[in-house]
Amino acid sequence: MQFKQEFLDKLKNAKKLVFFTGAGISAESGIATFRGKDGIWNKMKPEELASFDAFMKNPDLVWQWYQHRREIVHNTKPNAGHIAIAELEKFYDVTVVTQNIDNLHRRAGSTKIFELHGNIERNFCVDCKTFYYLNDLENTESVPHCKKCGGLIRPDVVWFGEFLPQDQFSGGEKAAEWSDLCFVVGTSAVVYPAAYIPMSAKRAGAYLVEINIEPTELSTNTDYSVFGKSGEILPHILEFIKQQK
Ligand code: BV8
Ligand code: ZN
Repeated sequence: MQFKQEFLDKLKNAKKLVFFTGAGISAESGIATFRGKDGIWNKMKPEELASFDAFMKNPDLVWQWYQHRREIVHNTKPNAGHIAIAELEKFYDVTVVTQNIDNLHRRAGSTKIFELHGNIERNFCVDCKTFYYLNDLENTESVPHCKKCGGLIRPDVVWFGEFLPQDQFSGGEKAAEWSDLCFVVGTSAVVYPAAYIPMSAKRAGAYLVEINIEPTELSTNTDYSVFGKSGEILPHILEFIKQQK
């Protein structure tokens, strides 16, 4: 795989890399994206399931949808793209800023991760905010209730209309602004405020590299767009670095 010389030179002299990732990086692990041709939002509108109102209107339906997605996540594993990002930590200061809730970056071995939209493995009580992991809960067929106060337990993910966790957003934004190269991998860059982050990285002087199978809203603003599957491109970038070091 050939890369632009300007990009390779930047990579050779860089110290800090940020990987801003979306559902596309997990596609090769078998997890459906949101807006692609087989995207999950094609079957139903996000507001119908990924919102607090939807949950309060029909907690069992929303809980079971997340249980179904957890099932999928538990039966997949990180792919070569996730693993290459984790391995690059041997050569650079690497930060992952992900919109994904699938926990695959952590399972691949990445150690510095900002989760902008939460994590499907964590849950909390809507009333007293107590956290629960799945194995803390019995019978999770229907929506579980808090052991402390009886409140409804929900997935710890950011729904539409909800604020992102401030520490994750500002931590991820700062890392991107301080990066030498900010990679934008597998995202349609249409969900805000997360999608502001790559542009603030570019404004702060980062070299903005997009990796996607097709052009996106961001493509006209990047310094370099590499079209192809992230699970193939990222290992090639790792290979190049291994030969340099
Ligand atoms: C909020 C968790 C403040 C749940 C998700 C401006 C400012 C602020 C808000 C807004 C704004 N404009 C609009 C809004 C509202 C809204 C929004 O952005 N709507 C969009 C749809 C227009 N934002 C919000 O509501 C946010 N909250 O703003 O709070 C506030 C509060 C009150 C009132 C007002 C404002 C919360 C947004 C978070 C929602 N939660 N997920 C769950 O997952 O169930 S969003 C969901 O979209 C996922 O997190 C996902 O990560 C994210 C982005 O999608 P992508 O990851 O990009 O996935 P997608 O399928 O779109 O694209 C995949 C890409 O991969 C494609 O480009 C494809 O080509 C590529 N690809 C595929 N295969 C591969 C590949 N690339 C490489 N290799 C491959 N093999
Ligand atoms: Zn409670």
